[in-house]
Amino acid sequence: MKKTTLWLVCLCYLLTAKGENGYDLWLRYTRITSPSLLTSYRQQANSLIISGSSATMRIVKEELTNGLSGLLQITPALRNTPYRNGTIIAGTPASSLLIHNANIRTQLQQAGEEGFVITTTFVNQKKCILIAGNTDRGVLYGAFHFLRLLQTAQPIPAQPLVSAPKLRLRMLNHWDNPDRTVERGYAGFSIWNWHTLPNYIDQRYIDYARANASIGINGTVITNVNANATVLTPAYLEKVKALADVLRPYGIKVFLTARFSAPMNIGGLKTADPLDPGVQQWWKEKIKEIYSYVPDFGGFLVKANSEGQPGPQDYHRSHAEGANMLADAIAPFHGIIIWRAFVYSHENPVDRHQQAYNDFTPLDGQFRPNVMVQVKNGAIDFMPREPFHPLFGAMPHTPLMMEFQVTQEYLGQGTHLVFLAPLFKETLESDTYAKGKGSTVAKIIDGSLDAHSLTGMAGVANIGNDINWCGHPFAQANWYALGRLAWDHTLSSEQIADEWLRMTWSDNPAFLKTASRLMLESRDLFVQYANPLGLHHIMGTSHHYGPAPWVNNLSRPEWNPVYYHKADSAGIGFDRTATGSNALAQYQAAVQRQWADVNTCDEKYLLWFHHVPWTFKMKSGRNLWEELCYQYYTGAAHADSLQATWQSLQPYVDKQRFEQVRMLLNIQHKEALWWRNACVLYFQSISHMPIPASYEKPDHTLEYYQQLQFPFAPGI
Ligand code: GCW
Repeated sequence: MKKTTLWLVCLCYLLTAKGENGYDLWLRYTRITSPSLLTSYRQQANSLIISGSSATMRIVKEELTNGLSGLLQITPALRNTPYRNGTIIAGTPASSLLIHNANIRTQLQQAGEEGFVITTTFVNQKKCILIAGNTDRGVLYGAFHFLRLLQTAQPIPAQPLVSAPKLRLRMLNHWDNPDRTVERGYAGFSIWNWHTLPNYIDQRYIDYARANASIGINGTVITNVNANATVLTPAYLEKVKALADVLRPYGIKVFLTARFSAPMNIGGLKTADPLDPGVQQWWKEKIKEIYSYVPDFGGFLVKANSEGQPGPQDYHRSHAEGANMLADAIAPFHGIIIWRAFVYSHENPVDRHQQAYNDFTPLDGQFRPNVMVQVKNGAIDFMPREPFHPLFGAMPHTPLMMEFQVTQEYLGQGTHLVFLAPLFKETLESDTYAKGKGSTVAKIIDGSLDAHSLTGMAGVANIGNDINWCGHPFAQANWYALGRLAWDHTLSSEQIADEWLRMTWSDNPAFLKTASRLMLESRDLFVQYANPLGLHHIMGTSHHYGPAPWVNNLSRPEWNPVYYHKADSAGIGFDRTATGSNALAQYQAAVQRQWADVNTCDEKYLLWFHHVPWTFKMKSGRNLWEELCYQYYTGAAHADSLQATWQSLQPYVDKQRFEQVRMLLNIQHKEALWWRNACVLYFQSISHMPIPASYEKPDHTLEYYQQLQFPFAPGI
């Protein structure tokens, strides 16, 4: 090693030796590493004029002060007049005369209610930076964006940079229960400490709000969709109010889940029939009561008639009748109802893929204007790879909200490094052909295709009380990605990964090159060693951890993995074409053409749409059985190589997080082998074809994998 290189490695080591626990997320605000950039930023941004005295503007001041103190290692002077170069002026046209008089009127118009303008301008011959919005919330988003520019080594814009969110509601959905367990949570217990609320305000609530505001999230559903009506009782509404008060100045509205049977559970009524006047009156009063605690309450998210949740169909009423009853009660307060389309029923023998479409498309046009229907990205359930949900493009008269899963229920849970932006983007960029070519899912949810103004995206949160919030240090990137894409779905996965890595880890080019590749390949890799070629829903029962493609004894047919892979002596896969369930018919003709023919169907969806003979010739020249083995073995080998890749990044990463990721990648490799061995052995027991001789033999028998038990696995 050359002397200078050795020196640099030692220096890196010294800088990184101190451990970081990950609590600061992407808001670490560590000193800018490039000396020239540091000097230039210090010249351009060294003092602050903050206009306005609202709680939000106080946060702007605090965040800019902390951010600049950390990034530039200077304490920015607070001023009233810009008598020197490098003054940041933050405010709205109403609060700041300078901004009012600045030549950014058109840009401010484009920024709308929540957007912002950042630019450089001269005030009395002094070069200043404007961070302007039409509302204090806009200024706050602008302040965070300004800090992000510095954190990611971007130039400070000389010309106006305008940014406005493409979606109105940018939300997290917490599946958090009152006892602090988190359904499908892998990062500890719920951050909401209901027991000590309302009088004890955990610093976490504030830091949660900061993190969300920094990526533009403006709404949070704090309770599980598998809902408990207790949260609607006065004692709990006090607690909800306390949380709402913390989140409000950060631009975040609180939403709750409404258990449809609440009038019976806590109201003493005999029915929850949405057409019953007593029930309607009960909800009106309850909603009025909620608004007396939380005047800007966002509304309800409802899971009804799905997986045992009560709903309007219990009274032979439709989803629209149920949603509209709540919508009418909340309309006077300008709240909204988000009604989930994740419905399927075991009494219904139709392919589960088709059930939501069948239930909801006849209701298009029947929902009140303040109702949104929230649709999961795919028709089954957040699988590692799913074609887009056929409801996108099929309900033009209803605003559809996207539901992504940020928590990694089916994507390695707490132990696998899987960056989800590529999954989110794959869905958003899918073409539904609803109004001809270019009718992407993104254009449906942003309202541009069907002229809706109520628009939104939600992510099922991956947040818990683990010290680093998300368990796996790289899982934070998925929270980050959800927020960034909800703000602007045109951002690329590459850009999001690059931003997050620079802010959360290091801006060293060698680190960035390798770490971003690790992230960007990770989702395809998980698919390869767990659910290749369109396989889906072959995970363990209830906890959903690890492989169990053999399960065939659960009470509902569509809960069993065998229902989804349909492996038999002839072949494997779910025929969803005209010769099978014909779920494919729910897509537009142009989409059907992409997937209908087994010979031309994209192989990543092959077994999703086709039952394919084991000897079927694949594009690689291998037969299907060999290809399946190839995918599992190649994926597991790649998972192994991640450990060496990570090792090469040691010089750039602090000790604590380096070790965490090192150990987790080791578990990930073991679990990739587990997926490979269990699936290959099981499918072999059906195909009766040999595992190609060049591959090592699984280290256990199929029976061994079948008898593994995971009592107390998290997230159930
Ligand atoms: O993915 C499934 C989960 C359930 C969840 C359900 C839903 C909240 O396994 O835990 O329940 O989806 O989205 O309603």
